[in-house]
Amino acid sequence: MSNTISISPRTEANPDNRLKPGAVQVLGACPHDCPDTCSLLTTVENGIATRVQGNPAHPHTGGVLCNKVSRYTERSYHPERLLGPLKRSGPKGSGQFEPVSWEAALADIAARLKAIAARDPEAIVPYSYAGTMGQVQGESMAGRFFNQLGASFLDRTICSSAGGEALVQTLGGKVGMRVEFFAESKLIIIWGSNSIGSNLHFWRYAQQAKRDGAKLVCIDPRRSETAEKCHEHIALLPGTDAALALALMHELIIHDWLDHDYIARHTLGWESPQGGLRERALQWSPERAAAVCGVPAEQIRSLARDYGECMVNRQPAAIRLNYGMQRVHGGGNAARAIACLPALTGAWRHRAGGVLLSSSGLFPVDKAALQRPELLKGRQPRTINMSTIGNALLAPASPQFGPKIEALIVYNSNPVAVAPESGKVVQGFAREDLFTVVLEHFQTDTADYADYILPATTQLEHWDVHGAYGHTDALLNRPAIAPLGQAKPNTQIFRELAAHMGFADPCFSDSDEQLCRAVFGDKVDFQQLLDKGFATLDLPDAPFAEGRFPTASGRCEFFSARLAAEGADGLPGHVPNHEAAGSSAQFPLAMISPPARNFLNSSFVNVKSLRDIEAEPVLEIHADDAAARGITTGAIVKVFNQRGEYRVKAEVSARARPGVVNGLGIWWRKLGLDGTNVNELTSQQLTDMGRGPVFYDCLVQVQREAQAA
Ligand SMILES: Nc1nc2c(c(=O)[nH]1)N[C@H]1C(S)=C(S)[C@@H](COP(=O)(O)OP(=O)(O)OC[C@H]3O[C@@H](n4cnc5c(=O)[nH]c(N)nc54)[C@H](O)[C@@H]3O)O[C@H]1N2
Ligand SMILES: Nc1nc2c(c(=O)[nH]1)N[C@H]1C(S)=C(S)[C@@H](COP(=O)(O)OP(=O)(O)OC[C@H]3O[C@@H](n4cnc5c(=O)[nH]c(N)nc54)[C@H](O)[C@@H]3O)O[C@H]1N2
Ligand code: SF4
Ligand SMILES: [Mo]
Repeated sequence: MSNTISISPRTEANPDNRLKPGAVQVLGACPHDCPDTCSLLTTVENGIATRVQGNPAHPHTGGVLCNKVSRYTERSYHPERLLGPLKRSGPKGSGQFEPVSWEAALADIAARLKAIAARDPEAIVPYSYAGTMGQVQGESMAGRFFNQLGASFLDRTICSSAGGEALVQTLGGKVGMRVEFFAESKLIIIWGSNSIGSNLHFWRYAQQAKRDGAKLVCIDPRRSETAEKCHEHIALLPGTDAALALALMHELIIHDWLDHDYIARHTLGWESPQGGLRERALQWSPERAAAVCGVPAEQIRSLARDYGECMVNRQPAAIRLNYGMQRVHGGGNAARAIACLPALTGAWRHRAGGVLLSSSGLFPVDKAALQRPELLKGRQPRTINMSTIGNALLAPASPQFGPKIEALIVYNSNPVAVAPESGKVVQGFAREDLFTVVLEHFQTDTADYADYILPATTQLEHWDVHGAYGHTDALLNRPAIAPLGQAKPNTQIFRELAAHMGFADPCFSDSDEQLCRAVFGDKVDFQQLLDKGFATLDLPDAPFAEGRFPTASGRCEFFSARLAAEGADGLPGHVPNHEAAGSSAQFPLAMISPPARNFLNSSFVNVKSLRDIEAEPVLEIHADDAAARGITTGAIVKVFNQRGEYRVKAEVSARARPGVVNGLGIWWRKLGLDGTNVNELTSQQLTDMGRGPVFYDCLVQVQREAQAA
């Protein structure tokens, strides 16, 4: 495969695209954990990437990138890029390392892992998430490596497992509306998402709909950049979305804004002798929900009217649900309740109606071909939940837990910064008897605790194939430049480690090209990926216009027999937060920690031009809560609870509602004000479904410290 394609220096679509003689443009895909999965065009001059732009030929990207990835060359050529393997030379966590050769590093790592595996391979744990969303640099060769080893499985729950499980139980999979048709909707409810910050290319479609007369409503405790640009903003308390959804249903029933035909033919559990969703919803008057959500009942009535009238007038109503609302105890139930709404009004009948949380389940990824589960040879290792890695690292061996964790191999993730209850996470990573290897671009907070840091390539330097979770196009990423320094793709690092372990299966010799082709097999035209950089999945416009949900019953399951069989509530209900607003006198404020716009989780925090925009870690606080504590904008405040504390700059702001503070994330601890970040405060409690983290279910107190200079 040739790495570059030639594009004429000036094209219709992109008249500003003047290339110098000898320059080429290479088609790629944005690797980041973002619903948009943009198609990238990287300009390369004399082997150096000089510019990363959005591909104008890719409709979802539309030639536009976010501010972050527009700086991708700044990130890739960052003076602090890791360019060679490093071995720890100081105490654990000191961040002191010395250079070592690849050969010496891999030989020593293999020897250490072999010794542990000889006792019990489950004492070895992989830790990875979506630093790259690439199927190849994600869990392909790495998956094979850990399967052959018989290492513990990792339950990858840190982001989306509550909402994901909710979709599976309700709609039958991570499926939903096609994002481009939001442009034709007449009512768009943006629920638990700051689209402008985290889903920019969806916002383009929403803007198009707005210009054509659509009403936009945002449901979010924070008055985000998106909320302030919508017609309505419902600033509910964190973790109360299910109550709101049930009250909307109540109003739909009372006013008979229901599509009885759709309900009868394509849903399960509306009415039943034991009580169905109808009866459940009738218990949630707008007044009852208003008291739980902390919003006026009239606001709930008004939203129900908008949603119901769309049905009456046969206009499409669409819900852009996002993961922000499911990082609380009842996140799964809330996502289930919301996912039921379009079936009540038959919104699915229209291609611009329905709900979209994630489209990832539509991609025919051949996981078995990538990860080769047969290498397990019948072994069934235990599973470690990544969201409770703090507790897991501190757990002694026991019959329930299994062996103590002795080795951790981290790639595509920065757990010391992003996992909840950092105090425990740091204590775990600091264990002298833990052997830690980190594959990274930078010396992150996690890399500081490594025994070995191995330099990985960025998206500009390796091959990959991507699905998406916010649209329905598959993408190919070609390397634009040679690996910097001695960096190697994750695949190559695991290949070489496998060789040092003596793993003989021929699958460990597969090339990245073979892995790229294996991702979708013959289900996506690979030649089209090579030629255009993307390929649109062949899907119906309105997936559930005629029902045919991919559930066991083929219906939208208001009632889930599977959940009921597990002893859970078969119907969606309101599950209060573990730490509900107002339930503690000591910690009276609810804290949410949504992403800062110029960072992507903890990625880009070390890119100076982006960090300069964010300036320093900020806590948004409402004027009433600030006044009660003598806090003014610019004051350095201590935010604390029973788990820990951190320092931030206060911003008295209308973005915060009374009773809720917004601690924008996710800073690198060492770049914060006092070597900590917001996850000092978050807990390791889990969601009702999917074993996910509850980052936005967290009570705190805030105290003024000193006035900033
Ligand atoms: N710029 C930027 N983009 C990103 C990311 C990033 O860090 N930065 N992260 C990426 C990742 S990993 C993901 S998973 C995706 C999706 O990520 P999401 O988590 O959906 O990201 P946001 O759009 O910020 O949505 C969070 C929103 O939910 C709100 N929220 C918090 N609690 C509640 C609640 O209980 N109910 C409701 N209704 N809303 C609540 C927050 O105030 C915030 O505005 O975005 C991706 N895109
Ligand atoms: N308080 C709070 N905590 C949160 C959240 C929140 O909203 N609030 N959001 C949560 C969510 S939604 C998520 S998804 C998680 C995200 O957590 P993570 O998945 O850990 O995401 P990042 O912090 O971006 O870290 C990814 C790391 O992978 C590295 N990386 C990127 N590409 C490659 C590669 O090709 N090879 C290797 N070896 N490394 C690579 C990057 O340099 C980066 O350091 O954080 C969660 N934590
Ligand atoms: S982070 Fe998201 S919006 Fe930005 S370039 Fe990547 S896919 Fe596009
Ligand atoms: Mo995420």
